[in-house]
Amino acid sequence: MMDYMESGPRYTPKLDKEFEQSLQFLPASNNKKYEKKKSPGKIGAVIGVVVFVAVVALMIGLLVWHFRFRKNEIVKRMYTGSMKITDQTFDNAYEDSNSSEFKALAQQVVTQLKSIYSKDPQLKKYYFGSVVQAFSEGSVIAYYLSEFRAPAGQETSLDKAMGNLEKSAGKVRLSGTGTIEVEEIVTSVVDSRMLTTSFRRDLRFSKHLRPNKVDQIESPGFPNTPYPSNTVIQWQLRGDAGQVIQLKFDSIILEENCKNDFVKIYDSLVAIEGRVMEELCGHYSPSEPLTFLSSGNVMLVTMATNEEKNFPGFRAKVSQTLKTRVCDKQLSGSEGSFSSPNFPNFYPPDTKCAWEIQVPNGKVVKVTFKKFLLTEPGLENDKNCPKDYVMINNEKLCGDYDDGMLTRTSKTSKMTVTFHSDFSYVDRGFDAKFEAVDSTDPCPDEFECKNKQCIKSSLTCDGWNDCGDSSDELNCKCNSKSISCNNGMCKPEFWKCDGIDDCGDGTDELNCGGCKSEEFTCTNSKCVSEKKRCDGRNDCGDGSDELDCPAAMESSVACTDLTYKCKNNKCISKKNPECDDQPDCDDGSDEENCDCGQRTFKSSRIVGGQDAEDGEFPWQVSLHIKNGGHVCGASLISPTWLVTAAHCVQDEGSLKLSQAGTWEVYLGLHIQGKIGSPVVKKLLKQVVPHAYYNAHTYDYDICLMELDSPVTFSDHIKPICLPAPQHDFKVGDTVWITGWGATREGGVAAKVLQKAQVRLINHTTCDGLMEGQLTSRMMCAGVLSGGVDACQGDSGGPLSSPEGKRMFLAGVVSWGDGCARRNKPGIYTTVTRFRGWIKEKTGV
Ligand code: 4AZ
Repeated sequence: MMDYMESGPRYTPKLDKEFEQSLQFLPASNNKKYEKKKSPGKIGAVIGVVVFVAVVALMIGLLVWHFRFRKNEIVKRMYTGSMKITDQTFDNAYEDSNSSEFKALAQQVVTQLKSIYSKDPQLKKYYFGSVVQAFSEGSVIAYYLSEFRAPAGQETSLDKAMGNLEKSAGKVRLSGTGTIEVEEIVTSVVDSRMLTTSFRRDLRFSKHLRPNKVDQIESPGFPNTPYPSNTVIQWQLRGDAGQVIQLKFDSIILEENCKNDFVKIYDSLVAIEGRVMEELCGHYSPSEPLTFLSSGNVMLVTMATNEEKNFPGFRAKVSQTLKTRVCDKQLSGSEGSFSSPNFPNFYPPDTKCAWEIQVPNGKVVKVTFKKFLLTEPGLENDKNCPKDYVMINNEKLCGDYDDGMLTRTSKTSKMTVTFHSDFSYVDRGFDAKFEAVDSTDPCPDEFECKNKQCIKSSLTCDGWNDCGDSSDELNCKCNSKSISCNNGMCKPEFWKCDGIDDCGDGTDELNCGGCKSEEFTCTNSKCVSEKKRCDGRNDCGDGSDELDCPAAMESSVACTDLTYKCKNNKCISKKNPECDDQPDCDDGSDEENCDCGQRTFKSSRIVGGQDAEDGEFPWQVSLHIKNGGHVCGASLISPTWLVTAAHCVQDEGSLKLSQAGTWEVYLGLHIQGKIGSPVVKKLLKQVVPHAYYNAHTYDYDICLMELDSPVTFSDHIKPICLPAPQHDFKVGDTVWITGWGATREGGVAAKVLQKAQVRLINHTTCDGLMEGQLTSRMMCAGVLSGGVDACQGDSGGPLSSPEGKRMFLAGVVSWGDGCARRNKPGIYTTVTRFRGWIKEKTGV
């Protein structure tokens, strides 16, 4: 348990001067004298008077508004700041705001601030007062809050004046009036979310960490009761001189929307925006590394909540560790690896490191980043890397790169890689490997991509983008099984005319006998004039030209096979309206039962490979034969029902897979064999395979399973959304396959739940590839870059399709011609075809 030290001082501004509120009222005008005098026959004069009165009234109104309201609109602007006092040494008494030493130095700082602000006419005019909040070492750093009160509209110019102060302070040594010497002034406007007047509670804690002792901080009530509403909380953390603060989150569960509730970490003792290290909200998986290091011996953790939804909050370990001043390293040999400080956790702010790499003479250095995560909020696309960066060969690198997609090579046997983080916003950094390569042949026996990656030569010109930058698919001579794109690429023949622009220049979709450019392609492939779309008439014959029409969105339309049917039997034309967070039916039934398809945890950029994150697919179920291990996957659709494949429950000799008693079911499972919280094991009450399942053709390969008792939903156990019968999963859409099946054909099953992205493939194209074995209950999904597929053991599991904020069960893993073979996509049971059957059997 944490032992909070006494709560720190509250902000009570000591005012330098009272703001003179210049309220001016206009004397009430005597309108009587302008009253219309009845004088029949003089219409022109009357009109003139009326116009005059109107103009005068308008002017008076404007003046009253201007002086009474506009001028009165005074806004409060708060800035937090820190300044370095260079001619003082730190005294322990400065940690106690009640000590006379604290008060004396604080008074000098306030005087100094007033004199600094008085040098700028804007700041001088609107300055209201300052209060010193804390001091820390180095020589002495003072943290303060300054308040300005200015007429509305002056905020930007105030911010600018404060910004200039920061710029000039570094250069000009400010001294004089007081007895202290000041440099390095940093200021920022206070986060407006922290200034709302609705905060009912303002809690402040401060802690001086002791050596070799791990302390704990947590939000009030954690983990048993939700954190309080409308509260701001600050934890000021200090370490001894020469130490840095380590903050390690064990658990963090906040509201998803950072506008409402958030935790913010500062590399400072007060909330200076220029010293924000990270802002956190939402849920993070407990398995995700979430540790922060400060640059100096102070850190501030703040949390603010509003009145909406409250969650368990957070718990974190806090400790001090010795500042590792140098992260510079000499590396030599033919290969090796290096990473940014604290990787895979967040690197500290204000850090510089250099790695000098030396490989054997005659060779050159090639560096490949296995992970590269250096992104600053708001600067995601800034190629100049103005904040944090890695520098190689005089080139600044920043942003996020997929594994292995960022590579650099030196010209000589030496290379220096430097890393630089500035004062604000940190990220996870990088993990890199270096190797000695031949300068004339950096990819021995392999193909060198434009991005310097090396790939197998056999992967060039095969239609699949193996390099990641498509450079392996340029300037190709296509073989007989490929389409020759106009841009020089070759694509597998079976992608021709599948409705997706695989070439990138549209050549594979030309001359497909489809509709002309000014025509609309109906769902039944008929062509009708674009002008007939949304004209209120069913021109296609299947109603698809009347779907998603702006005018019809509001009201109900005639029901067709393609329209969504509300509970009240009215139909609407919007495509996929169910659970999109917008009520579309008059009775709101399209948004009923929508607690599905959402994972709890934020997506992590750190978990690599094809392992899913713990809790990423909380509807994924593992079906075990009692005492026999994993056999098939399944999807959770309600507290008591699962969907799986019928072929998973066919008796095999003495193995009675069709009987409920044969099975045990694992929910919330991530790693096979790793049982315990949050995993829930259940038994089955009944197994309901589709009566029409055909063991030869795999037609109707779907089965329902009822649990013997309802499962309680949790962060790791949640149902997936079922699509309406009319739900449109479009060809080319990217969907997820997941399972513990074999990681290659004939290979062994995976221990950790695997995930992969595949694309939905056109039914006709797929039927051609599968030699006519598809039925209308089957759909196909594969991947353009090859080698990704479901495999043995994945059967029965979900094909999860993202739609808005949710995932929908598009298919059930069914069969395939081997696994991951090129031109042989995976085949899935089409769930939309069974929506009615599921409802009939389960009531879900
Ligand atoms: C199986 O045996 C299986 N490539 C599942 C999916 C696929 C192949 C085989 C699709 O369960």
